[in-house]
Amino acid sequence: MDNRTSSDQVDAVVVGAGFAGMYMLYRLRQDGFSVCVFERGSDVGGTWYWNRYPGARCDVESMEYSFKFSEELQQDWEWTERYATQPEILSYAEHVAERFDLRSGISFDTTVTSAVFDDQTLSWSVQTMGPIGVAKEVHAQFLIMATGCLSSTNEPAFDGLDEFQGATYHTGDWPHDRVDFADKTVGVVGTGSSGVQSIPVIAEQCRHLTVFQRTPNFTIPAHNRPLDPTEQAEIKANYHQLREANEAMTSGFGSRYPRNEISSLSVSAEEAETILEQRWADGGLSFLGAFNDLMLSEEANVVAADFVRRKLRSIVRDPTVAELLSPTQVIGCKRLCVDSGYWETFNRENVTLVDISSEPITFTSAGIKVGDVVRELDTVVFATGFDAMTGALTSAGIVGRGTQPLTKTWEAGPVNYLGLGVHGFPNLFMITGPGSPSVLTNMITAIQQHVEWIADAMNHLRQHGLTVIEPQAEAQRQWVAHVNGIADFTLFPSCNSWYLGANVPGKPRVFMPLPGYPDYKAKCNQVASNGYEGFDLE
Ligand code: N01
Repeated sequence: MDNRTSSDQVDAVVVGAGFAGMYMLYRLRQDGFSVCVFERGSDVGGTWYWNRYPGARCDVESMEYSFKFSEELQQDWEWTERYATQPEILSYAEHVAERFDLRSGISFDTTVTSAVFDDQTLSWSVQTMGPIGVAKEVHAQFLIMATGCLSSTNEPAFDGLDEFQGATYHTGDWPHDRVDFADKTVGVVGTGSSGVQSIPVIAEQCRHLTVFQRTPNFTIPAHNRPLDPTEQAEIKANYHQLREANEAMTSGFGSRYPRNEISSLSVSAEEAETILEQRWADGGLSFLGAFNDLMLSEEANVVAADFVRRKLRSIVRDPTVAELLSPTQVIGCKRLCVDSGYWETFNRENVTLVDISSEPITFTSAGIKVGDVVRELDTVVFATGFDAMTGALTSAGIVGRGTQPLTKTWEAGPVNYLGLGVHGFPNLFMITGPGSPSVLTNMITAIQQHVEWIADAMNHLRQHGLTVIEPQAEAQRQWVAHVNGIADFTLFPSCNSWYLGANVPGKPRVFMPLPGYPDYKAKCNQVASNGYEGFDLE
């Protein structure tokens, strides 16, 4: 509870103390609102608090994956590598909390068990379960969900798992103590970003590693390196330029490698190869900016996809293994991975790749069974991802007007307006919710834009003597159609990705993030300057 608040009635409850919750708390305090933040972890950091698996690091460059709201902060903080490790990003989050006295406003080890809108008092009743099982209720005018897009782990119900005698870990809920893989036979299930980052590190530490792959993924080398202090000083001298460039990016792959505004089909095969070689040498997500139509045309996309498949075949020595690792989907359709020696790992003597695309794995007491073969394992790492974008929202027990649960409103997919609010749920805000660019941008850029928009909206209500803001049904309907229309214009819906909820059995298949951050930001600004059009203000 914010130490400036003496009662259980506050202006705003914020759920989550990752980067979104921390900045929301900072900003609302600046504006004189009373705030209470609840965080289920024991400290700040969100994603970077939970994802402590070996090899975890950010796939956005560290100089860009940081807050811009404080000039002193961005000048003082020194990053050590091009792509920061999880421990370094967590230290940064801890530093921000310390520097701006944020921990005093956060209740840690506290889970929000329900949040119910009261039609009479027009406020939210938020029930929490704190340390040692202490339940508490707080009332708030606003409920702000800063629960993150990739925070609710996907733990498939594998047959026989209860019988397995070995140790199991999920990359998204990794223990704080070091996991010792020495002399162990280890299995990793899942080959998305978490698998691609952890597999090379685990392979170096364990006796034998078996990778269970359902779908091969495209990955681009990170070419990580220490940050040169001169380079860092040059960026800091003009930090605002880098931040402005970030705001203009249509996707999150880094403003230092802008997208080439040409089609891969408009250049000769030799020219395309030269451009792709340069992007491969630059490394990271910016590979997708080699051409401007990679996510719009299959014909254009295959030029880049074939280039990466050739690279794969040149790296992996065993042609059968290379074939199994070779992705067949559109490149970029699933979130592109960024690696440090992923494909090279399959040249190691102690690594085996097992294809599980045609039948699910089952567990025995000794290990994992695929077909008739049981692979004996001491330890299994689940790199099976998240109930992305909606999982943390639908599991928070949110109930809106007329006792309608959010789970019911979202039965067929996460309908919303601007990815910020939901009709029937007054004064509820989501930071980087479905229907906003979120995971298709630099997350910190998207978080800052949402926090500032929400704080401005709350100030607007206060200044005009209003108490309630709620998306109109028609504005919401149009927004959902707009997001679906843009997604259908791209190649994103063409494969099974977590963007579509396809990784979670039974989840409605809806493309959740909105491509195109600058247009989205302009739309949000326009809505605000037109008196919050599309929202009912009471
Ligand atoms: O999760 P994923 P992730 N049986 O969903 C497989 C961000 N992130 O944690 O593709 C067998 O991508 C699943 O197979 P399939 C980043 O945005 C960023 O790796 O569904 N396998 C897939 O291979 C990323 O995209 C960083 O067929 C099963 C894997 O598990 C997002 O988080 C680092 C299965 C899950 O891959 C999620 O990444 C890490 C089953 N029943 C994460 N269910 C950075 O670099 C799932 N799989 C910043």
